[in-house]
Amino acid sequence: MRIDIITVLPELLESPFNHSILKRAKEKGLLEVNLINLREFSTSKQKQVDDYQYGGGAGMVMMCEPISNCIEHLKKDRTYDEIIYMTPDGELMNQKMMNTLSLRQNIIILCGHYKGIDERIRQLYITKEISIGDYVLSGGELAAAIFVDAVGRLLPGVLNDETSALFDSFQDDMLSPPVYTRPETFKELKVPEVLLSGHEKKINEWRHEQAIERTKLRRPDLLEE
Ligand code: 6GU
Repeated sequence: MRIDIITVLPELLESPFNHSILKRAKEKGLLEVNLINLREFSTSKQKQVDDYQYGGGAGMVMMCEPISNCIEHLKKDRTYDEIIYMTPDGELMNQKMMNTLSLRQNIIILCGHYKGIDERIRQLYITKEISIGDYVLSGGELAAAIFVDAVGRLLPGVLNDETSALFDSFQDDMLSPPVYTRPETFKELKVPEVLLSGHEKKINEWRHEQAIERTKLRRPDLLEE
C-alpha cells in the first residue's frame, strides 16, 4: 500500500511512521508513506495556501489551486483508489472501515487546517471523508497518523502471530478480555486461576465470557449492532 499525505505541516508527520510495527511494515516494503508539502504547490510568491472566506467570518479557508495542483501532480504517476479528506464532519472512523480501506493499493490523504478546505475540492476530488471522533483538532495531521497506524497494521505480512489482528478489540464488534503476565501475584492480586490451568478450551471460554462481560459494561452499543 502506498499512502501520499498532503499537508501544510509535514514535520508533524515525520516521526510517527518510523517506529515499531509501521517501521517494520515500511522496511518489508508493505507500506510506503509519502509526505507532500502543500506549500510547494502554491502559485503565489508568498507560498500562500489559505485565504479569507467568502461571506465573511473568522478563520481562513484552504484554497482550491494548491490542492488541485498537488492532486493533479500526484495523479500523473498513478491512479488512486481513494482520496481521503480528514475532517471532523467526516464519517466516524471504525475498525470495519479500516479493514475495508486496508485492501486499497494507492491512497491520498488530505489534511485540513484552519476552517477547512474550499467546498469545490470536496466535490471535485474527495472520495471519502473521515473523522476520528467528536472533538476538534487543530489540523488533520494527527488524525492522518492514526489512520495510517490503524490501516498499516492490517496489511498482510505486517503483524506476526504474537501481534495478530485477529483478536483485536472491535475485530468482532467486541472488546478484548483482560490480559496478564508475570508475576502470578502482584500486590496481593492474583492472575485468574483458569489462565494458569493450561486447559486451552477453558481458557478460550473464559476469555470469550470476559470479552462479552466487558463489552456489555463498557460498550453495550457494540452488542446491539
Ligand atoms: Cl480528521 N480533523 C480535525 N481537524 N479534527 C478532527 C478530526 C479530523 N477528527 C476529529 N476531529
